[in-house]
Amino acid sequence: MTLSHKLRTFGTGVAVAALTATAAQAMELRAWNIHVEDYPNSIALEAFAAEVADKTGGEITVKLFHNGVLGNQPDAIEQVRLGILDMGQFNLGPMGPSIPETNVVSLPFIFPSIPAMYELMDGDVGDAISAGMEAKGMRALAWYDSGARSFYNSVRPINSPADVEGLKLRVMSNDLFVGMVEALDGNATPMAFGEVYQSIKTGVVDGAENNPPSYHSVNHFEVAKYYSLTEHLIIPECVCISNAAWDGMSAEQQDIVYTAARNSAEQQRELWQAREAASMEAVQAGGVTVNTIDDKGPFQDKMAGVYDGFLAANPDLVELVGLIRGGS
Ligand code: GTR
Repeated sequence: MTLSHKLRTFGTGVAVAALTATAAQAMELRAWNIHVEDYPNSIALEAFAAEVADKTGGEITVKLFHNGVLGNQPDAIEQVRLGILDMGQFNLGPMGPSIPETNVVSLPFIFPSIPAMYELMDGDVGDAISAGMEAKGMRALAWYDSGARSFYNSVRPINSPADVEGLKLRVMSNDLFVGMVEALDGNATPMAFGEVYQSIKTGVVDGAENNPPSYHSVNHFEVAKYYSLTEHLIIPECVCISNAAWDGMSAEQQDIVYTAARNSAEQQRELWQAREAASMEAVQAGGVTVNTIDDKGPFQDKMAGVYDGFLAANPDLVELVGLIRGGS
Protein backbone atom coordinates (compact mmCIF):
# COMPACT_ATOMS: atom_id res chain seq x y z
CA MET A 1 0.00 0.00 0.00
CA THR A 2 1.44 3.40 -0.91
CA LEU A 3 1.60 6.28 1.54
CA SER A 4 -0.93 8.35 -0.38
CA HIS A 5 -3.23 5.34 -0.45
CA LYS A 6 -2.88 5.02 3.32
CA LEU A 7 -3.60 8.71 3.78
CA ARG A 8 -6.73 8.41 1.71
CA THR A 9 -7.81 5.24 3.46
CA PHE A 10 -7.16 5.98 7.10
CA GLY A 11 -6.99 9.74 7.57
CA THR A 12 -3.89 11.56 8.79
CA GLY A 13 -3.51 10.36 12.39
CA VAL A 14 -3.53 6.69 11.54
CA ALA A 15 -1.49 7.23 8.39
CA VAL A 16 1.40 8.80 10.33
CA ALA A 17 1.47 5.84 12.69
CA ALA A 18 1.40 3.48 9.73
CA LEU A 19 4.26 5.36 8.04
CA THR A 20 6.43 5.20 11.14
CA ALA A 21 5.84 1.49 11.42
CA THR A 22 6.72 1.01 7.74
CA ALA A 23 9.81 3.20 8.05
CA ALA A 24 11.19 1.02 10.83
CA GLN A 25 10.84 -2.04 8.59
CA ALA A 26 11.83 -0.84 5.14
CA MET A 27 12.72 2.54 3.78
CA GLU A 28 13.62 3.38 0.19
CA LEU A 29 15.62 6.57 -0.27
CA ARG A 30 15.23 8.16 -3.69
CA ALA A 31 18.45 9.90 -4.64
CA TRP A 32 19.13 12.50 -7.35
CA ASN A 33 22.40 12.51 -9.28
CA ILE A 34 23.24 14.67 -12.29
CA HIS A 35 26.10 12.58 -13.64
CA VAL A 36 26.54 9.79 -16.16
CA GLU A 37 26.84 6.30 -14.74
CA ASP A 38 30.61 5.87 -15.08
CA TYR A 39 31.38 9.21 -13.40
CA PRO A 40 33.40 8.96 -10.14
CA ASN A 41 30.48 10.39 -8.14
CA SER A 42 28.03 7.87 -9.61
CA ILE A 43 30.34 4.94 -8.91
CA ALA A 44 30.84 6.12 -5.32
CA LEU A 45 27.08 6.55 -4.88
CA GLU A 46 26.54 2.98 -6.03
CA ALA A 47 29.02 1.83 -3.39
CA PHE A 48 27.17 3.95 -0.82
CA ALA A 49 23.85 2.35 -1.77
CA ALA A 50 25.33 -1.16 -1.61
CA GLU A 51 26.84 -0.55 1.83
CA VAL A 52 23.61 0.89 3.22
CA ALA A 53 21.54 -2.05 1.95
CA ASP A 54 24.09 -4.53 3.24
CA LYS A 55 24.63 -3.04 6.70
CA THR A 56 20.92 -2.44 7.35
CA GLY A 57 20.04 -5.94 6.18
CA GLY A 58 17.83 -4.41 3.48
CA GLU A 59 15.88 -2.20 5.90
CA ILE A 60 17.13 0.84 4.00
CA THR A 61 17.72 0.85 0.27
CA VAL A 62 18.90 3.73 -1.89
CA LYS A 63 17.39 4.09 -5.34
CA LEU A 64 19.76 6.15 -7.46
CA PHE A 65 18.58 8.22 -10.39
CA HIS A 66 21.62 9.15 -12.49
CA ASN A 67 21.88 11.52 -15.48
CA GLY A 68 19.68 14.19 -13.88
CA VAL A 69 16.54 12.34 -14.92
CA LEU A 70 14.69 13.67 -11.87
CA GLY A 71 15.11 17.27 -13.04
CA ASN A 72 17.61 20.09 -12.88
CA GLN A 73 19.85 20.73 -9.89
CA PRO A 74 18.23 23.88 -8.41
CA ASP A 75 14.83 22.14 -8.43
CA ALA A 76 16.25 18.94 -6.94
CA ILE A 77 17.88 20.92 -4.11
CA GLU A 78 14.50 22.43 -3.25
CA GLN A 79 12.86 19.02 -3.39
CA VAL A 80 15.34 17.52 -0.95
CA ARG A 81 14.92 20.52 1.36
CA LEU A 82 11.19 19.93 1.33
CA GLY A 83 11.52 16.17 1.77
CA ILE A 84 9.87 15.40 -1.59
CA LEU A 85 13.12 13.76 -2.65
CA ASP A 86 15.18 11.99 0.03
CA MET A 87 18.73 12.52 -1.13
CA GLY A 88 20.91 14.31 -3.65
CA GLN A 89 24.55 14.44 -4.63
CA PHE A 90 24.81 18.17 -5.05
CA ASN A 91 27.38 20.74 -6.01
CA LEU A 92 27.28 23.57 -3.47
CA GLY A 93 27.22 26.22 -6.22
CA PRO A 94 23.50 26.17 -6.98
CA MET A 95 22.63 25.91 -3.27
CA GLY A 96 23.65 29.47 -2.47
CA PRO A 97 20.31 31.12 -3.25
CA SER A 98 18.52 29.00 -0.62
CA ILE A 99 21.32 28.20 1.84
CA PRO A 100 23.54 31.26 2.37
CA GLU A 101 26.33 29.42 4.23
CA THR A 102 27.06 27.33 1.14
CA ASN A 103 27.94 30.50 -0.75
CA VAL A 104 31.28 30.87 0.98
CA VAL A 105 32.73 28.06 -1.15
CA SER A 106 31.36 29.69 -4.29
CA LEU A 107 33.57 32.73 -3.83
CA PRO A 108 36.18 32.69 -6.61
CA PHE A 109 39.67 31.55 -5.60
CA ILE A 110 38.64 31.07 -1.95
CA PHE A 111 40.43 27.75 -1.40
CA PRO A 112 44.17 27.94 -2.01
CA SER A 113 44.31 24.27 -3.04
CA ILE A 114 42.35 21.03 -3.18
CA PRO A 115 44.11 19.52 -0.11
CA ALA A 116 43.24 22.68 1.84
CA MET A 117 39.63 22.31 0.71
CA TYR A 118 39.51 18.69 1.96
CA GLU A 119 40.93 19.67 5.33
CA LEU A 120 38.58 22.60 5.85
CA MET A 121 35.47 20.78 4.65
CA ASP A 122 36.21 17.76 6.86
CA GLY A 123 36.54 20.15 9.82
CA ASP A 124 34.88 23.30 11.18
CA VAL A 125 34.06 24.85 7.83
CA GLY A 126 32.18 21.77 6.62
CA ASP A 127 30.35 21.56 9.93
CA ALA A 128 29.28 25.20 9.75
CA ILE A 129 28.01 24.74 6.20
CA SER A 130 26.13 21.57 7.12
CA ALA A 131 24.53 23.40 10.07
CA GLY A 132 23.31 26.04 7.62
CA MET A 133 21.84 23.29 5.45
CA GLU A 134 20.12 21.68 8.44
CA ALA A 135 18.32 24.89 9.23
CA LYS A 136 16.95 24.76 5.68
CA GLY A 137 15.77 21.14 5.57
CA MET A 138 18.73 18.92 4.77
CA ARG A 139 22.16 17.88 6.00
CA ALA A 140 25.47 16.91 4.43
CA LEU A 141 26.69 13.42 5.22
CA ALA A 142 29.98 13.68 3.35
CA TRP A 143 31.87 15.89 0.94
CA TYR A 144 32.89 14.87 -2.56
CA ASP A 145 35.65 16.46 -4.63
CA SER A 146 34.77 18.44 -7.72
CA GLY A 147 38.24 19.68 -8.57
CA ALA A 148 38.72 23.17 -9.91
CA ARG A 149 36.52 24.81 -12.53
CA SER A 150 38.02 26.58 -15.54
CA PHE A 151 36.58 28.52 -18.47
CA TYR A 152 36.09 27.00 -21.91
CA ASN A 153 34.69 28.54 -25.05
CA SER A 154 34.49 28.31 -28.81
CA VAL A 155 36.08 31.68 -29.60
CA ARG A 156 39.58 32.07 -28.18
CA PRO A 157 41.92 30.92 -25.41
CA ILE A 158 41.75 32.94 -22.22
CA ASN A 159 45.11 34.05 -20.91
CA SER A 160 44.20 37.28 -19.16
CA PRO A 161 40.99 38.89 -17.90
CA ALA A 162 40.85 40.97 -21.10
CA ASP A 163 40.26 37.76 -23.08
CA VAL A 164 36.95 37.24 -21.27
CA GLU A 165 35.58 40.58 -22.39
CA GLY A 166 32.39 40.19 -24.40
CA LEU A 167 32.23 36.39 -24.15
CA LYS A 168 28.80 34.91 -23.41
CA LEU A 169 29.39 32.33 -20.71
CA ARG A 170 26.99 29.94 -19.02
CA VAL A 171 27.18 29.82 -15.23
CA MET A 172 25.40 27.76 -12.58
CA SER A 173 22.30 29.38 -11.05
CA ASN A 174 23.71 31.73 -8.45
CA ASP A 175 24.17 35.51 -8.63
CA LEU A 176 27.71 35.14 -7.32
CA PHE A 177 28.74 33.52 -10.59
CA VAL A 178 27.03 36.22 -12.62
CA GLY A 179 29.00 38.79 -10.63
CA MET A 180 32.19 36.80 -11.18
CA VAL A 181 31.85 36.79 -14.97
CA GLU A 182 30.71 40.41 -15.08
CA ALA A 183 33.77 41.40 -13.05
CA LEU A 184 35.77 40.07 -16.01
CA ASP A 185 33.56 42.03 -18.45
CA GLY A 186 31.96 38.88 -19.82
CA ASN A 187 28.21 38.24 -20.21
CA ALA A 188 26.90 35.59 -17.80
CA THR A 189 23.90 33.38 -18.50
CA PRO A 190 22.65 31.17 -15.65
CA MET A 191 21.40 27.92 -17.17
CA ALA A 192 20.78 24.28 -16.24
CA PHE A 193 23.69 21.90 -16.88
CA GLY A 194 21.63 19.81 -19.28
CA GLU A 195 21.09 22.74 -21.63
CA VAL A 196 24.69 23.80 -22.00
CA TYR A 197 25.78 21.52 -24.86
CA GLN A 198 23.04 22.67 -27.23
CA SER A 199 23.45 26.27 -26.17
CA ILE A 200 27.13 26.31 -27.06
CA LYS A 201 26.50 24.38 -30.25
CA THR A 202 23.85 26.81 -31.46
CA GLY A 203 25.77 29.89 -30.32
CA VAL A 204 23.36 30.94 -27.57
CA VAL A 205 26.48 31.10 -25.42
CA ASP A 206 30.16 31.00 -26.38
CA GLY A 207 31.15 28.74 -23.56
CA ALA A 208 30.92 27.88 -19.89
CA GLU A 209 33.12 26.81 -17.00
CA ASN A 210 33.58 23.47 -15.33
CA ASN A 211 36.09 20.88 -14.13
CA PRO A 212 37.74 18.55 -16.70
CA PRO A 213 35.53 15.49 -15.94
CA SER A 214 32.28 17.39 -16.52
CA TYR A 215 33.66 19.26 -19.55
CA HIS A 216 34.45 15.83 -20.96
CA SER A 217 31.58 13.60 -19.75
CA VAL A 218 28.76 15.56 -21.36
CA ASN A 219 30.77 16.43 -24.47
CA HIS A 220 31.06 20.18 -24.04
CA PHE A 221 34.61 19.80 -25.33
CA GLU A 222 33.21 18.94 -28.76
CA VAL A 223 31.65 22.38 -29.14
CA ALA A 224 34.02 24.58 -27.10
CA LYS A 225 37.59 23.78 -28.07
CA TYR A 226 39.52 26.24 -25.90
CA TYR A 227 39.99 25.13 -22.30
CA SER A 228 41.89 27.69 -20.23
CA LEU A 229 43.06 26.64 -16.78
CA THR A 230 41.82 29.63 -14.79
CA GLU A 231 40.85 27.27 -11.94
CA HIS A 232 38.77 30.08 -10.48
CA LEU A 233 36.33 27.99 -8.45
CA ILE A 234 36.95 25.03 -6.15
CA ILE A 235 33.45 24.06 -5.08
CA PRO A 236 33.00 20.88 -3.08
CA GLU A 237 29.92 18.70 -3.40
CA CYS A 238 27.83 16.92 -0.82
CA VAL A 239 26.00 13.69 -0.31
CA CYS A 240 22.93 15.31 1.19
CA ILE A 241 19.84 13.88 2.86
CA SER A 242 16.57 15.56 3.76
CA ASN A 243 15.88 16.17 7.44
CA ALA A 244 12.61 14.30 6.94
CA ALA A 245 14.36 11.10 5.81
CA TRP A 246 17.10 11.45 8.43
CA ASP A 247 14.65 11.96 11.27
CA GLY A 248 12.72 8.88 10.16
CA MET A 249 15.71 6.61 10.91
CA SER A 250 16.84 5.00 14.14
CA ALA A 251 20.17 6.15 15.60
CA GLU A 252 21.73 2.89 14.46
CA GLN A 253 20.47 3.36 10.91
CA GLN A 254 21.71 6.96 10.88
CA ASP A 255 25.13 5.72 11.89
CA ILE A 256 25.20 3.20 9.05
CA VAL A 257 24.08 5.76 6.46
CA TYR A 258 26.57 8.35 7.69
CA THR A 259 29.48 5.90 7.69
CA ALA A 260 28.58 4.60 4.23
CA ALA A 261 28.53 8.18 2.89
CA ARG A 262 31.93 8.94 4.43
CA ASN A 263 33.35 5.73 2.97
CA SER A 264 31.95 6.59 -0.43
CA ALA A 265 33.61 10.01 -0.23
CA GLU A 266 36.98 8.38 0.29
CA GLN A 267 36.45 6.30 -2.82
CA GLN A 268 35.10 9.26 -4.80
CA ARG A 269 38.15 11.38 -4.01
CA GLU A 270 40.49 8.67 -5.26
CA LEU A 271 38.47 8.02 -8.39
CA TRP A 272 38.32 11.76 -8.99
CA GLN A 273 42.07 12.19 -9.28
CA ALA A 274 42.30 9.46 -11.91
CA ARG A 275 39.28 10.71 -13.82
CA GLU A 276 40.58 14.25 -13.95
CA ALA A 277 43.82 13.11 -15.56
CA ALA A 278 41.98 10.80 -17.98
CA SER A 279 39.57 13.57 -18.99
CA MET A 280 42.38 16.02 -19.66
CA GLU A 281 44.00 13.47 -21.96
CA ALA A 282 40.74 12.61 -23.68
CA VAL A 283 39.74 16.18 -24.48
CA GLN A 284 43.16 16.94 -25.90
CA ALA A 285 43.00 13.82 -28.01
CA GLY A 286 39.62 15.16 -29.15
CA GLY A 287 41.20 18.34 -30.49
CA VAL A 288 40.96 20.70 -27.51
CA THR A 289 43.59 23.39 -27.02
CA VAL A 290 44.45 23.61 -23.32
CA ASN A 291 46.35 26.57 -21.96
CA THR A 292 47.73 27.05 -18.47
CA ILE A 293 47.80 30.42 -16.73
CA ASP A 294 50.99 30.95 -14.81
CA ASP A 295 49.90 34.07 -12.98
CA LYS A 296 46.31 34.04 -11.81
CA GLY A 297 46.86 37.31 -9.94
CA PRO A 298 45.11 39.50 -12.53
CA PHE A 299 42.00 37.29 -12.36
CA GLN A 300 42.05 37.28 -8.56
CA ASP A 301 42.43 41.07 -8.43
CA LYS A 302 39.26 41.46 -10.50
CA MET A 303 37.30 39.56 -7.83
CA ALA A 304 37.76 42.19 -5.12
CA GLY A 305 34.33 43.66 -5.82
CA VAL A 306 32.67 40.23 -5.68
CA TYR A 307 34.12 39.72 -2.18
CA ASP A 308 33.28 43.24 -1.01
CA GLY A 309 29.68 42.92 -2.16
CA PHE A 310 29.27 39.47 -0.62
CA LEU A 311 30.75 40.39 2.75
CA ALA A 312 28.75 43.61 2.95
CA ALA A 313 25.52 41.71 2.20
CA ASN A 314 26.38 38.80 4.55
CA PRO A 315 28.02 40.19 7.69
CA ASP A 316 27.23 36.98 9.56
CA LEU A 317 29.40 35.00 7.11
CA VAL A 318 32.49 37.20 7.44
CA GLU A 319 33.94 34.91 10.09
CA LEU A 320 33.41 31.76 8.00
CA VAL A 321 35.09 33.38 5.01
CA GLY A 322 37.96 34.36 7.30
CA LEU A 323 38.24 30.80 8.58
CA ILE A 324 38.76 29.53 5.04
CA ARG A 325 41.13 32.24 3.92
CA GLY A 326 43.28 32.03 6.99
CA GLY A 327 43.04 28.30 7.33
CA SER A 328 45.62 26.79 5.03
C1 GTR B 1 29.50 19.76 -12.29
C2 GTR B 1 28.84 19.37 -10.99
C3 GTR B 1 27.37 19.26 -11.18
C4 GTR B 1 26.81 20.50 -11.80
C5 GTR B 1 27.57 20.94 -13.01
C6 GTR B 1 27.11 22.29 -13.54
O1 GTR B 1 30.87 19.90 -12.10
O2 GTR B 1 29.36 18.15 -10.53
O3 GTR B 1 26.73 18.98 -9.96
O4 GTR B 1 26.81 21.53 -10.84
O5 GTR B 1 28.96 20.99 -12.73
O6 GTR B 1 27.94 23.03 -14.03
O7 GTR B 1 25.92 22.59 -13.46
